[in-house]
Amino acid sequence: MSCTLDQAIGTLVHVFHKYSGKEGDKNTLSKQELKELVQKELSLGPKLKDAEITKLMATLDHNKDQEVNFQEYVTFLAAMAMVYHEELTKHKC
Ligand SMILES: [Ca+2]
Ligand SMILES: [Ca+2]
Repeated sequence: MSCTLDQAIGTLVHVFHKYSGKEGDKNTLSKQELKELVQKELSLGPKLKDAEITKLMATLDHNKDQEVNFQEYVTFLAAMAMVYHEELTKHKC
């Protein structure tokens, strides 16, 4: 039996590869792949407009190669974790 955090990390890696392998480079997310990942795997995804996805892509793409590699994806997850953490602490009575 694996532990909760092991499973969570495994899921994060699995989700990246589920979308990164769809087109072009198998180990990076194109804008289209990132869009699909965000829209299908995050509850806030469907609320994001195309312009916001473009902005997100620009923010994540540190090396400016128009693709999100695994390292850049991890930065995104860290940012999302911060948002979720803020929400959690905000709603605590
Ligand atoms: Ca790809
Ligand atoms: Ca990049």
